Amino acid sequence: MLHLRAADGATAAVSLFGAHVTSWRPIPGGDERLFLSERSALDGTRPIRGGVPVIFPQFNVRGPLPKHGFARTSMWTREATECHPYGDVSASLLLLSDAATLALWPHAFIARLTVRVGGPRLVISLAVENVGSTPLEFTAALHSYFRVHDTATTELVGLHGARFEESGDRASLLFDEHEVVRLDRAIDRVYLQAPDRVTLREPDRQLDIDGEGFPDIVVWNPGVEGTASLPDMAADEEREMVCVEAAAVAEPIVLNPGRRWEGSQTCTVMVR
Ligand code: TA6
Repeated sequence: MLHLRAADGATAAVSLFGAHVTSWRPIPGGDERLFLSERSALDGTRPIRGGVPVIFPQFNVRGPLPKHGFARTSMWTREATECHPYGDVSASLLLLSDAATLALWPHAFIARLTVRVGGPRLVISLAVENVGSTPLEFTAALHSYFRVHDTATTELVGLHGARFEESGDRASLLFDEHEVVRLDRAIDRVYLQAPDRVTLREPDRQLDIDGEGFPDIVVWNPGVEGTASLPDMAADEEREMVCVEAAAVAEPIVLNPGRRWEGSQTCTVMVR
């Protein structure tokens, strides 16, 4: 685990297993802003349930690889930590293709995850470079699980009029006609070419979520039945979480040899 602490006391924790951000507290002693299931394995035997899983090089089961690819179940290495002007701190982690990844996915790549914390902000960036001699393509996401007080009083704003497909039904293309997305029930949608910013609004606080480089946004809550079917989630935990994911899902990213792609998600707390 890497523990980051900015000059103002904001903290984040990052596991080398999956380059997985498991905790973010922008205010010392204040609210934890990421959800982590009390039943999550944290010993490397299974993906971590909560925090920010790094999904690469395949989103969900949209291809032949294990669900959500192998980045979230790989050990990454620590590359560097840095202190920035005004007190932010960041850490970068690397995943390089090796025999295990090449056996699953025949491409030479370097993936770098950078996490920066400080002030009201958490910035997570994923960069992928094709260091092989043939083009590669992938889908990816920062599958962020945000902690909320209660999904019944939480709304997601900013997707009015956006096109989405239901995750299990790629043939369905719908327009979101609602001013806000309700989160107190099962939802699993891929919003295509989504707006850069959405806002998670609770009665007493809000979180702005900005994506860059990732064209899509996935919104997921397993609902009551879905939660009961997940061995690593406890009953009622679906009320405390919502996934708002910066994603490149509908159109794979194509990288020619020597090319690099980068996408990020920036989360900023606001008091209402
Ligand atoms: O991003 C949403 C999603 O693809 C859902 O369809 C759901 O399966 C979720 O990810 C979690 O997947 P996991 O493999 O972590 O249980």
